[in-house]
Formats: sequence, structure tokens, C-alpha cells
Amino acid sequence: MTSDKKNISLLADIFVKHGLANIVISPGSRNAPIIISFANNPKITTFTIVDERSAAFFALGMALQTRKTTAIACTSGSAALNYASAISEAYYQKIPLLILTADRPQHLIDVGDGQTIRQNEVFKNYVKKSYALPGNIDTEGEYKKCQSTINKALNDCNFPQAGPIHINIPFDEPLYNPSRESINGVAEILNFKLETSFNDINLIASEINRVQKTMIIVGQMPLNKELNLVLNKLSDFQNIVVLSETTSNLHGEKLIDTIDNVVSGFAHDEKEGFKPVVLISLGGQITSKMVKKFLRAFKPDKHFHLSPSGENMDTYFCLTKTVSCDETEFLKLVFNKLNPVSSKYSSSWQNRKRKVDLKRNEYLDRIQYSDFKVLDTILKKLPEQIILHLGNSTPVRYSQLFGSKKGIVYNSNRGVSGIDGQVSTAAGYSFYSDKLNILITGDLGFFYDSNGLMNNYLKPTLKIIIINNSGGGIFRFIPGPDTTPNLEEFFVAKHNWKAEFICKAFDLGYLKATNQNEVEQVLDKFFLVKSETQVLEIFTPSDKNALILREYFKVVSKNI
Ligand SMILES: Cc1ncc(C[n+]2csc(CCOP(=O)(O)OP(=O)(O)O)c2C)c(N)n1
Ligand SMILES: [Mg+2]
Repeated sequence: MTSDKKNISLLADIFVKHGLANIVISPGSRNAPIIISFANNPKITTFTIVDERSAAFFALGMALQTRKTTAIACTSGSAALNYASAISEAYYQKIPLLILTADRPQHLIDVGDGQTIRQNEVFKNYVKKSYALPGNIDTEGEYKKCQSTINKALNDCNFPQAGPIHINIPFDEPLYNPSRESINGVAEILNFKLETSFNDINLIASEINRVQKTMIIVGQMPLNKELNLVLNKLSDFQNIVVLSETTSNLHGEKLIDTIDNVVSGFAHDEKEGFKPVVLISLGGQITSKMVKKFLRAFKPDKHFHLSPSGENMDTYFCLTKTVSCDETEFLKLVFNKLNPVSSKYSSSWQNRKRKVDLKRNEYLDRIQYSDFKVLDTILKKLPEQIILHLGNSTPVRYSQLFGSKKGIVYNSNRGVSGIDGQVSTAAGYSFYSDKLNILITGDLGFFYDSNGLMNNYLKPTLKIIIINNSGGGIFRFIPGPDTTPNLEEFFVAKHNWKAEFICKAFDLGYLKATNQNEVEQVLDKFFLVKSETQVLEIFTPSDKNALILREYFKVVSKNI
């Protein structure tokens, strides 16, 4: 069974022929043809989530985990606008999301009809492309045009690099009529291969061979074992240092994966010595504000950015050239052209890292119960082979101080760093994942997206840890807010909220801890329970956290 609206029936048919299977639909009337065409197609798995903002983040998490385009569909009006924050995250994190918004026919826009806004291209600033389907496809010409628009849109979701695509679809009434005959579309699947330029390979290899100090910095990336291998091999060169973050999903003995620890310890007069001459960057957002500040102040002579889509990401305001390439293939070919260069550059970074990481451990052994101590305890007790979702604000930033652990896949909405979709994203990611999925979120991030629990798809392998420090603790730490009279009320948004009854409302397991002993006791139990989705709320002393973290950065930079 499908809808009698041929445009959407054709889309559902071609969606399947592109090898796609998942769609998250929010209830409504104008999108009834989408519900009928997708929910009754045995080859499509259709999820229903009421809150469109949460539905879009759920789909984003699912697309991230399946590495396949996931669709979302909603009715007309403000429903569509609720997709915006997840769409912007998908855009900057390069995640394939197909956005289907049902709309009124053009003649019903701005004439006082209910639930009607100007939806065409409504997301144009943060989608790769916006399309609109014709309302009717009765002629051969209209049919062909609709089919080619659908194929273009589905291919655009992944080539040359993944991202969100919007299709706005007008439906006239009646909306609920089924049709027994399905439309048989033709899928045109692009077979896209990124060309690697040998000139660029030679250029970059000769630059590296020419200088004593090359830095490779890796932003957010999905797990990629081949990339991890070639970067580890590159980190063996004396003149190359490889900087990564937990969200880079890389692991290796010589990778500098605690960037903030190392850079925060640089005395002003030694920064010139640690700066690179040649900088190569790849991947998405860099979380460390410190390294951005360092490289913007101590600019390399040359900066090359590797990007499949050829985007000009001039993060350090000294970009020399963007190289369109598959980063892994490209670095492998560069590696084959490198000569050993005698240099102290890599060892100077390695030595510094060893020293500051030691200081970190000494400091952690003697501090009192606090966010920092709790994160240390959680990270030490994490089971192996898990998916770790890191909330924005302090959870993802604390993780950078500890470095990456082998066997853990790290996710975080670092595309635009919003705190508005963390629970929904983890829920969507964990749906098809066969691993334990653990989300570490701040309290405001949890309460903001507690609607992420408002669906019937929560897996028992999803565990949520809330670090409840009674507000936006980050604002007590960063310079600025505490110089104003508005810190606690308008920056931290101080509160006394607790998650217990939200968990009861959604029938989830709930545990809490209020001191170090309780945290240590409850964690082992928490990670072992596989029978239900659980929330562990850890209450920390809001007045101590910032002092302890500020003191930490003083300690790691003293007498180093
Ligand atoms: C959607 C959205 N609104 C506002 C912000 C600004 N912001 C950044 S961090 C933060 C506080 C987050 O508090 P919490 O989740 O408790 O984490 P904590 O700072 O305590 O670690 C806010 C409001 C944001 N990043 N995203
Ligand atoms: Mg907080």
C-alpha cells in the first residue's frame, strides 16, 4: 500500500532502491501521504517521534551510526522549523540527513491558512541543497523531472561529502487516500571517486621533507582504522607531530591527544619553538580553544587543509591551500614519498606531554570531590569496546584532558556545539548499535533534551550519566562571566532540579550519587545492568568545580 500522491510514492520507491531504509516521522496531517507511503513499505523501517527537534537529532545519531542517509519527515508550519538545530549539526559534522517537509500548495501560503509558513529553502543556510517536488506528476515530463530531482537529492546527501539535503513537498487535499498500485522509479546512484592530484602529493611531501617542524592536526572524525594506521606511522618521523582529540577517534602511543594539557603549559617564550613551520589539518571541528589561540598567534609558514569536499576551512587564518582528496588515501601516498629528517620537534612535544600528563595524575590523586574527580573516576571505570557520547560544555572538554582510550568510539555534537540534542542523538545512535552506549551529559544539557527520552526506541544498552553541578558550570570557569553581577542567574542559570521524576515519567531506571564513595560503588553496578535504559545522576559541589579546574591549569604549567 502507498499514498495516491505519486510524488511521494515515487520518492519512497527510489529511497529503497538507493539502499536506504530508515525514516523518523513526526505525526501530523499534511504529511499523511509520507506516513502512508513509508510506514506501509515493508522495506522501510519507520520510527515515530513527536518532538521534531528530538526526532531530527535521533535521526542524526542513527545516520552517524549506520553511516547511511537517514530521513526525517514532518508536517507543515513550525514543525519544520524545529528541525533546524539538528540540521545545522548535520551540516557542520557532515552527516547524511534527508529532510522531507510536507507543505501546502503554493496558492495556500500567506493567505491565512493555518500551520502554513514559507517553507521552500527554509534551511538554505545550513543544508547542502534545497529541492522542491512538483505537486502533481501526471505527465511524462513531470514524472521524469520529479524522478531526477529525487535522484539528485539522494546522491547529494553523500557526494562529494555527506550532509543534509532538504526536499519540500506540497500536498493538496485529500491527504489520506491510499493507492494499491506502487510507482516503479529508476534509481540513478552516482559512483563517485575522489581524484587524488599527484601534484598535491608531491607538493606536500616536499614541504614536509624540507622542514624540521610539521604538525598534523586532526579534528572530529568517525572511526577510521586505516587513517589511524597511517597517522601513527607519520608520528614516528622526528620532524612530524600529530595532534588529535578524543573526537578524532584516533589512538596511538605518539599521538598528542591531550592538547589542552600540553599547550596550556607553554611559557610565552617557548611558544615560538613549539609552533610548526608546516601545518596540515583534516577532519571537522577542533574542540580545543587553546590550540586555536596558539596557532592563530604563532602561525605556521604554510597551512594545507585536506578535505573531500574541498571546503576552505581557514581555522588559523593562514590557509595556503585546500587539497580535495580522500584524506587517508592522500596521506598514504604522501607517506611513501617522505625521507627521514633529523629533528627534535616530535620529541619536544612527546616529552612535554609525558611531563604534564604525570602532573595531571598527581593533581587528580589529591583533589577533592568535584566534576574533574568524577570524570576521572568514570573514565577509569568505563568498560572496553563502548560508544561514548560526550555532552557539550564541560564533559567533552574534560575528556580532552585525559586523552583517548583504545576500543572507545567517541561522539559529540561538535558541529555547532549545541546542548539541545545530546540525549536524542545518543538514543538514535544506540538504536542499531550492538555496543554499550554511554552518554556523559551536563545537567542543563540533559534537562534541555529530556524530550530525547520521549520515544519508544530507547535501548537497554543506552546509559546516561548526568553530571549535575546545578547549572552551566562552564560559565563559572571561563574568563568573563564572573566579572559581571549576572554570573549565577544569567550565565550559570543556577537551579535545584533533579532528574528522578523525569526518569519515572519515561519508566527508566534511576540511580544517584552525591559523593566519591557513592560514585565508585554505583558505577560498576550501573555499567553491568543490561536489562533497562538507565540514568545515573551524579551531584557535584557547584562552588568548588571551577576553582579546582583553574588551579589545575596553574599546576600543569608550573616548573614544567
Ligand atoms: C542550544 C544551546 N543553547 C545555549 C548554549 C550555550 N551554552 C554552552 S555551555 C552551556 C551550559 C551547559 O550546562 P551543562 O549542560 O550543565 O554543562 P556544564 O557547563 O555544567 O558542564 C550553555 C547554556 C549552547 N551551547 N547550545
Ligand atoms: Mg551543569
